[in-house]
Amino acid sequence: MTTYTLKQLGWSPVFLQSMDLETEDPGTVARITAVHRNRYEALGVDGPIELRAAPDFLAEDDRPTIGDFVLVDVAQMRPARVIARKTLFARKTPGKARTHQLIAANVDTAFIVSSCNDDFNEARLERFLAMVREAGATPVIVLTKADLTDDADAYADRARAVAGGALVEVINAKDPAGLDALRVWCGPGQTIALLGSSGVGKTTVMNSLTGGDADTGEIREDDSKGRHTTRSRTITPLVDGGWIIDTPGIRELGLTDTSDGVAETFSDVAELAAACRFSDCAHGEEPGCAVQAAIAAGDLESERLARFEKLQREIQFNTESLSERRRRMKQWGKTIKSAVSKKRGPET
Ligand SMILES: Nc1nc2c(ncn2[C@@H]2O[C@H](COP(=O)(O)OP(=O)(O)OP(=O)(O)O)[C@@H](O)[C@H]2O)c(=O)[nH]1
Ligand SMILES: [Mg+2]
Repeated sequence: MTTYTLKQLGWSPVFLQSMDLETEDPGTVARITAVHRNRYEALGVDGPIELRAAPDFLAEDDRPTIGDFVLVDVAQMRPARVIARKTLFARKTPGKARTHQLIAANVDTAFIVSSCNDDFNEARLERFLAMVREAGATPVIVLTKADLTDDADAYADRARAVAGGALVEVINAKDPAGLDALRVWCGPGQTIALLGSSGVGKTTVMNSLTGGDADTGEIREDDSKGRHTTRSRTITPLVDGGWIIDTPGIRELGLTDTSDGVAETFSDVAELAAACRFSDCAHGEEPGCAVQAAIAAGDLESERLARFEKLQREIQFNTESLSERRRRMKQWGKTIKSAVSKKRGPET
């Protein structure tokens, strides 16, 4: 059995800042490696452990997700609490529910994977970029299946046009020898996450970086028909000492509270908007609109402006309802606390 030191697990002194070292023992820290319905798998300094589910009343954000460091309640063998995260990826729960789901925590670098075929979609890249930037992680756009097309450069140009400075790497994911541009992110203690829709080659990239043989899908004519091969999130050690999180394909990434990430991803539009004559310019018919002038001059695509405005509306809609929900959860937490303390009677 391989054991890892906390440092090898990706721990850094930053995490100590949120710990009370008088009462909390770093020796009971473990990293969550899998989330199941009623239990967690984790790696502690003595090896793999299994933890019981967190208490039901915890808010979604307080529940462990993959990549989290938790303090273990050793008597109960369950997570006592999640240690403040360096980064956190979350998305809106698909469908009508106004809730969000955690995707992964403490990721340093996200490989946003798309392939050089019909899967490629600027709007989807922008969404992933916004989520990753909001979290404070570094996005890298990885374009796979370059070996199956003569147009890889054209896809790379389209990706760079929306990347806002993120690196764009064009690869054949099946060729481990051609992945040095990705390996630079994979050093000791680093955590990488693979994000993207189904069939784009996330697991293939992981296998090429780890030497592993996790299941990959069949070659398909059309990736957009996404049948999910990877069914759950996994975290796997990398050859150079880091960790890589593979995720099931995400086709629709609904954004929640990511307005800073969106602003950063569309900083070109924001800079133009700052030059509009009116500070509350809606970039429609107003005179002196620098955004419309840039579109007329061919410096900005009208589609990009439309996508930016769509994301802004979506975030506003989703965050309003989320904050209402947070208030309710807080109130609920207080109700539980006061019920518990009434039951226990006054402290002696
Ligand atoms: N030729 C070629 N095939 C690739 C490349 N990347 C992935 N594939 C193939 O594409 C198929 C799907 O790859 P996966 O790695 O399973 O895709 P995934 O993103 O993990 O898909 P899900 O697990 O469903 O989310 C497999 O047959 C891979 O061998 C590539 O760069 N070149
Ligand atoms: Mg997969």
